[in-house]
Amino acid sequence: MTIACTALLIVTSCRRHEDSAQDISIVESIAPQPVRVGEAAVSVQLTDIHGNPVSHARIRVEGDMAHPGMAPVFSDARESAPGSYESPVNFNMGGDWVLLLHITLADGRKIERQMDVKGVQSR
Ligand SMILES: [Cu+2]
Repeated sequence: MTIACTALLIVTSCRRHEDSAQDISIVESIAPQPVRVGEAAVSVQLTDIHGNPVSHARIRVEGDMAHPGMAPVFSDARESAPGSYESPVNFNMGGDWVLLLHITLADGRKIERQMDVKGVQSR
């Protein structure tokens, strides 16, 4: 199985993890580019091994910075089309961020995915 990593706006490297749902492909991206302080949109596409969209997942996005003293930011994605999920993320400070995608499939399986978002620009 290969994970396509083709979208124009992808800033993170696609990685495979040892998850409980290895038959699910995840393609994530973030817009606009370059990422600046303020609200951005994370898009996540879930497809099964046959390339069919995976609907009715719940995706919670957690945004963290590496340095101490900052609370993580959370947001919940909504499914804008079958298998396509969108979530706002409020980058409230410039610098390097890590987004953790906490994905729960409709059948209860959980997937964790990390997106590195480096160099968020201050206004
Ligand atoms: Cu910070």
